Amino acid sequence: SGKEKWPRGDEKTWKENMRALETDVPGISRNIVNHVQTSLARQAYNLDDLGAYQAAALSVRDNLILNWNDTQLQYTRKEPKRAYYLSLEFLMGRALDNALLNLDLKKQYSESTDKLGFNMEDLLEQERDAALGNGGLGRLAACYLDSSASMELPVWGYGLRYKYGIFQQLISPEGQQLEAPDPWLENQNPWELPRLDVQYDVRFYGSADRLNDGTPRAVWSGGQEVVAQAYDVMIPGCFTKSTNNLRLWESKPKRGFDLNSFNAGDYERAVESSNSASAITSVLYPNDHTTFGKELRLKQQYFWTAASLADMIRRFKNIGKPITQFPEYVAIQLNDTHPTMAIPELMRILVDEEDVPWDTAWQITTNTFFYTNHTVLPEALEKWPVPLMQHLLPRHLQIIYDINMYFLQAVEKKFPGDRERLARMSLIEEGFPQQIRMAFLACIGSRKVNGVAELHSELVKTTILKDFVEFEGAGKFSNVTNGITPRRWLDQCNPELSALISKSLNVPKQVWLKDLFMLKKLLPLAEDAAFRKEWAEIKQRNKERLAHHVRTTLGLEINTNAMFDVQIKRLHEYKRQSLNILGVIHRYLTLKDMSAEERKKVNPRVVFFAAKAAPGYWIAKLIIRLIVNVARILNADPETKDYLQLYFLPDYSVSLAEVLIPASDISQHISTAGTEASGTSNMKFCLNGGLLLGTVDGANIEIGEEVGESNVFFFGYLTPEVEQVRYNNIYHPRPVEEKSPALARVLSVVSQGMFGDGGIYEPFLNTIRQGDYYLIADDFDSYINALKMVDDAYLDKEEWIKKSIRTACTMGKFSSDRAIMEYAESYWNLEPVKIPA
Ligand code: T68
Repeated sequence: SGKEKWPRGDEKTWKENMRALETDVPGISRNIVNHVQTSLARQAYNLDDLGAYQAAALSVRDNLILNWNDTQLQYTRKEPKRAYYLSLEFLMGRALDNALLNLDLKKQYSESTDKLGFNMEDLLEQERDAALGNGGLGRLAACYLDSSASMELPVWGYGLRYKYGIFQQLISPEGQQLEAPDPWLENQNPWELPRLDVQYDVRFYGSADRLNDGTPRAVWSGGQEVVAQAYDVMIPGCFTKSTNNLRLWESKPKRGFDLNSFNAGDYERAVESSNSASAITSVLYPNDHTTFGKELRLKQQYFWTAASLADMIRRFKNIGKPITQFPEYVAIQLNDTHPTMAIPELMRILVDEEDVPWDTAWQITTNTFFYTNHTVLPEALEKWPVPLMQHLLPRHLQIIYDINMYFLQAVEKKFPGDRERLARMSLIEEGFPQQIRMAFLACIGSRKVNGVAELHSELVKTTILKDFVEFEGAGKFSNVTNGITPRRWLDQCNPELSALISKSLNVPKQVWLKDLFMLKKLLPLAEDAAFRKEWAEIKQRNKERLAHHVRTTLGLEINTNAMFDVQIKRLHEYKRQSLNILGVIHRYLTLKDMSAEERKKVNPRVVFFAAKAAPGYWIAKLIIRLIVNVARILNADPETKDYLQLYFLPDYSVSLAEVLIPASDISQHISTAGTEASGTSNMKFCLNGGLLLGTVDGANIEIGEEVGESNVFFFGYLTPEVEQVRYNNIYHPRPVEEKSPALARVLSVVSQGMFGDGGIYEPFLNTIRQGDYYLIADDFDSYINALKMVDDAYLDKEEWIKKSIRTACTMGKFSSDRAIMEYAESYWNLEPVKIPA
């Protein structure tokens, strides 16, 4: 009959006692109080905000688990093709508000906590960010999980459960960045479920012996074994039962300590070995865009890919299909090259453990993986020293050599005698030591390769992977422009704007939040004065909310009548916070030159920065120091402080972004053309009605196409020109005085000590005076001119609001729902799975 037999016990007893979702206020209150009493072992009279938050979170988690169970059961029954998003970073931020909004239970929970004597907004503030990522790459992974669940796609994320996320940033009185650990798990994490039954052993070191029995097989033995233990984080879809999984691995020593050392009587070594096992998932590496070749980092990468693949293969084997059908049931997206070791690892499993012939194994592998590239900056391309790989993963090195040998044979066949091409394309870069080029391995091991915005995908094809396009054909290379989830980046961070949109569209948010192109229907309202008034009032209240946040956290008073100008992102020379701060100084000097009367005509501006620098990136830290010290002078200058204020907000995070983004009038995305692969905060600002000031780079270009050139402010050299300018800066250098007298003046006041000891900034100033790799001097005048256009545009308030409305309402393309559907349809061949009620 197709009806499944009840597995054990009395079906009626089971069914009568199975819990349903708690969705009404009494049920929610019952569940919260139950968690206070039992899970927390506390009571009404000793409950603080933190406890109340935890109880509320646990009760929400109960609902998520029930949906999760139904979702996973349906996946098991339907056996759909699944996709796995492998990312070393998931920058999730806070979970409670997001879960309440996606479950559509926010109102009920607020009412319930009210009755229990707690304010929901205060409880939300108790949660620590889950900050398991550096920046854009990690946040993109989080947005994609939200969209996968919301689009009802069977997608799981796999990552690492770092004990310490991205460091907490402190700023010393001198303006120096200091790093403190981020012990985010200290107060227990109500959002994760330890899966003690899901564990895998992962081997390191040891030796690899080829069998030489006519097969390509080898035996890898000895070395160190570490246990990977699963923790599951539920990912709720928006207004759907679909609840996906983010599985994070924690490393643990096997059997608590190394038994071999223990037996040998070396107790200290045994303890040391167990230390080193748990060190693997201890901390997130805080470097974006540089590689260090650290053994522990490679250990993290292999540990995570090996555990994840073992888990996927176990799940695949449960459906009882031959291994050759693996790619029909599994697609794996590699988020940058960090998970590239999954390619030789899958080969090892297929060849050594499953006894699959090499060619078949390679076919399975190259039909399973998909690779996303996030940068073309040479210093960010991962390479691993051959001796390190030999030591840590000897069998994988053999496999990489074999892959390389067959690959180069094929290249030689297509381009006979082209030795230079072979050297360029080899997976092994010659040198001392030799290094493995991970981007090349990811490319040849994948079915498709994509960049993250149109321009970037073109650059991938014409620069770092040019030879591979010539060899494999352009069909393998394409583009998926990044997206952002409108749930967190509009509905959650800007509830008033979300409500205005629902009201004006006359549709519930349930509908338009999942079909963001609907915002276009609001375009005519840009001409409606009443609508513009509401729109502007919301922006103003968001500015006041930010000012309130800064007052309560930093004790600073912000002029909310000024234009809010925001640049928030990792601190990097290519992102050119330097251009911004030098522009601020230029503005300050200009104000100082003016008479008091003239100043009164100036459009007041508040400039915000927030940015973490990699701990070892000292030029970046110097730029932070300059910003902080310029802020100190500007904000204390009675002549100018009404017209120009500057703030560096420490410890940038997802939660801080949620307050900053809705408050911005203009935001800056001013990377040297051709360096920012996409950018995603540009999309977030625009979706919240902030205008964009930027270079013709990354996704700025596509944003410009959507909103129309009259609604954005572009400046600077274009990508095709940059190479020539750089060449000239080296071989035909011109002094800054000649390129931009305005900038020369700025550099000289810095150097002369207007912002404290000028000498300390010399190394930074010299990067501009000599070489100027990022074209600061070349773009400066064009930048100042763009800032002036922004000022002029802002003077016409009504026109500015129109631009703001037009900007937000043309952001449909940048929903991560669109992006994830492109991956599902054009890459993974995945279908949505409906979860029955
Ligand atoms: C960013 N990359 C891109 N990398 O810079 C940005 N790197 O343009 C793009 O929008 C975003 O990815 C999403 O595609 C990163 O954020 C890293 O964080 C990183 C971390 C470790 C190693 C290398």
